[in-house]
Amino acid sequence: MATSKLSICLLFEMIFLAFVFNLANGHGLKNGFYKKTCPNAEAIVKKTIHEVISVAPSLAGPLLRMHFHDCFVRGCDGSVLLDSPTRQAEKDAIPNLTLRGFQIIDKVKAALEKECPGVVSCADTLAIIARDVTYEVMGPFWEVETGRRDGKVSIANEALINLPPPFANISALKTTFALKGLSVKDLVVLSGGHTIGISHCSSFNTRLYNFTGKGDTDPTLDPNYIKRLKLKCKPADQNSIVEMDPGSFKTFDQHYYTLVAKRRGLFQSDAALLDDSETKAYVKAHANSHGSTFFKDFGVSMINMGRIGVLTGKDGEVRKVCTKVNH
Ligand code: HEM
Ligand SMILES: *[C@@H]1O[C@H](CO)[C@@H](O)[C@H](O)[C@H]1NC(C)=O
Ligand SMILES: *[C@@H]1O[C@H](CO)[C@@H](O)[C@H](O)[C@H]1NC(C)=O
Ligand SMILES: CC(=O)N[C@H]1CO[C@H](CO)[C@@H](O)[C@@H]1O
Repeated sequence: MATSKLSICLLFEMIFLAFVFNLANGHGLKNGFYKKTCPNAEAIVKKTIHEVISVAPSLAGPLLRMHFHDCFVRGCDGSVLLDSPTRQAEKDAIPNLTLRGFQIIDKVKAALEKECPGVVSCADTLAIIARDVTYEVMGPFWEVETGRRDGKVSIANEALINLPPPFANISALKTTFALKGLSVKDLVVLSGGHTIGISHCSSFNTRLYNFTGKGDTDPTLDPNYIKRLKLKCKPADQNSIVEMDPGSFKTFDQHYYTLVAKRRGLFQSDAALLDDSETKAYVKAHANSHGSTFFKDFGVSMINMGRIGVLTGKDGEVRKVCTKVNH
């Protein structure tokens, strides 16, 4: 009783704090921040990303995901990119073991440094890349707000605490997003990012083999789909990968919602979107492509996500190399 009262108090306090932070979220960002200081910045990112994705379309997924991971841990401050000599940075934490594409960020940043040294932050570079990879794989285009500065701190444990795990239920997901100042709509819209990319079997294997520790399967996952997934993922399989939106994993489309509505969302966090009336209504409404507002919504929610806990003005720094703080 006492504990549940305490946790309710804590929840309200967290929501209050999220609200206060939300007022600060995005403060100091604007469209075209580099218009005068580096007019070609966005064109340079676009060109480099076009070259990369036309050769390696499978990098679109990890590069979109990277901005999400950056924003949810210490705000969108590029801290996900920092290396730690002792392997204690965010990128060393378990969820980040599956992040790829760091070398592409370095490539884009090097091109930016060549044109305008020390001007464009790594955090902004990530935000623009996330938009450009989405657009490259037939997704929507949105204006990216810029003016973020880079943080100097990256702590592995913070990634574990702040990133929702694939087994998160709907209340945990809603709380995690609320703590970042994001709405329930942002949650269901941004989850649509799972229309592209791949997952390791380890991220959902318990749903296939040992859901409650009794050798059972997840009853919320389509049994026919379980059969198909088991062909790809053996028990305790750490290395194999599957497409998250089979058949169109290289195309940004609304098909993610078709899958979730058919109980074929890969993670429990995808399936959980059917456990809340608002997220469920969105999934159902977008399960067929007719009159879908998903593309427009995705741009809006990505802008909201890009505002989380940003450093602007004189805070932080503009790193020269994204993996290292300046001296
Ligand atoms: C709602 C909570 C979320 C959870 C629990 C979650 C979890 C995951 C997990 C476990 C993977 C697979 C990692 C692996 O095994 O390789 C993944 C992949 C991915 N996620 Fe999420 N995610 C969430 C939200 C998001 C958001 C907001 C975005 C971006 C808008 C996003 C974009 C992606 C993409 C593009 C991939 C594929 C990465 C690749 O191809 O390597 N996710 N996510
Ligand atoms: C959802 O997950 C949270 C955190 O793991 C847990 O405390 C809570 O009991 C779960 N809620 C439901 C309804 O299962
Ligand atoms: C299933 O989970 C239970 C409880 O965590 C564990 O004791 C058992 O070894 C697991 N079985 C398999 C096949 O992994
Ligand atoms: C600790 C660890 O293995 N970190 C990895 C995180 O992901 C990058 C990119 O794949 C790897 O290079 C790191 O080794």
